[in-house]
Amino acid sequence: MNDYESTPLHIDLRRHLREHDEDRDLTRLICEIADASKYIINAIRTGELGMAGTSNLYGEEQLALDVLSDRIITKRLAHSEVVANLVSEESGEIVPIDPENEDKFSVAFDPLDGSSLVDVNLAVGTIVSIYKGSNLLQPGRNQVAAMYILYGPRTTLVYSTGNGVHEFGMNSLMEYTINYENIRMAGPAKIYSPGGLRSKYTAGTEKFARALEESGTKLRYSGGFVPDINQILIKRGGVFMYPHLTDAPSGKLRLLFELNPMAYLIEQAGGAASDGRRKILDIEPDSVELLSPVFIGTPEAVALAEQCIREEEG
Ligand code: FBP
Repeated sequence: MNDYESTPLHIDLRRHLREHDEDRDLTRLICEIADASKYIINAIRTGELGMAGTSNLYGEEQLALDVLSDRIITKRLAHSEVVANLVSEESGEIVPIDPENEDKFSVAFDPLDGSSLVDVNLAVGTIVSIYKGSNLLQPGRNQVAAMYILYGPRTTLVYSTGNGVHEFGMNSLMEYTINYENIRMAGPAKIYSPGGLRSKYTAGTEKFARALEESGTKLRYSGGFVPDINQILIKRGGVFMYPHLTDAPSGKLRLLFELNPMAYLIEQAGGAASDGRRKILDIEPDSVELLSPVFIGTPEAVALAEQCIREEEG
């Protein structure tokens, strides 16, 4: 028996949000994103795998799926009547919708993270970070909600509004119904997901990786941030890292679009998220493009990473 609180099935996402007295506009926003995912699923299953002929703000060539997923979510958010500003990892430009309205929400999202994995049939996901008001350049601790949708053998949705982390599964009617409420991480890290080239690890990260291996922690790495984090969450414990590298001191992952929402969810499940020295959620972003190293998962593992880095790198 999992240590999650199993919940009567058939509670769908909207009912779950309402039964937890969530803000009506936030409920609407989360449900709009859930609805948008149904079109992304269709695009993934049937869409072309070609390139879009464009590049994102990081200079990475965009797949047609990236651009299509970005348009699907952007359109839903723009017409939701509850959004002040939005920014997608694909465009990197803040899109004003009702930009001065502090009663609405601002959304940063990665429409299809790991999209290059689709053509090798591996799992990918949508990651969403939600703030109250118009300001998107806030520390992640100020998020009012975060969520991801994982397009794998099953489609699942995980969200938190600060009252625990909850997982939903998509049923045959394409409705999201509850699987587990209040998912909690527990015990030592059983798996670890090491991003980046090992040969580029700094001394502290190398010491941490060796300590994990010597303690029998199993390596599980798909190359998709959403499935790799989801595995750590749903299997009750583990650690993911995309560290600072000798040739990439800021690592690879984006603070606003990937790290803040996942750090919020993992902390809500009793886990921890650090850049190796400080909490991810405390980082004050000065631009939407900010990258950061990340160690995220079981608190003990994250603390060990920080200790190894302190000991070896000062
Ligand atoms: P994209 O945003 O370009 O998809 O890259 C993000 C990502 O795919 C993450 O999902 C994953 O954790 C990481 O890059 C994998 O990087 P690498 O291929 O260097 O291991």
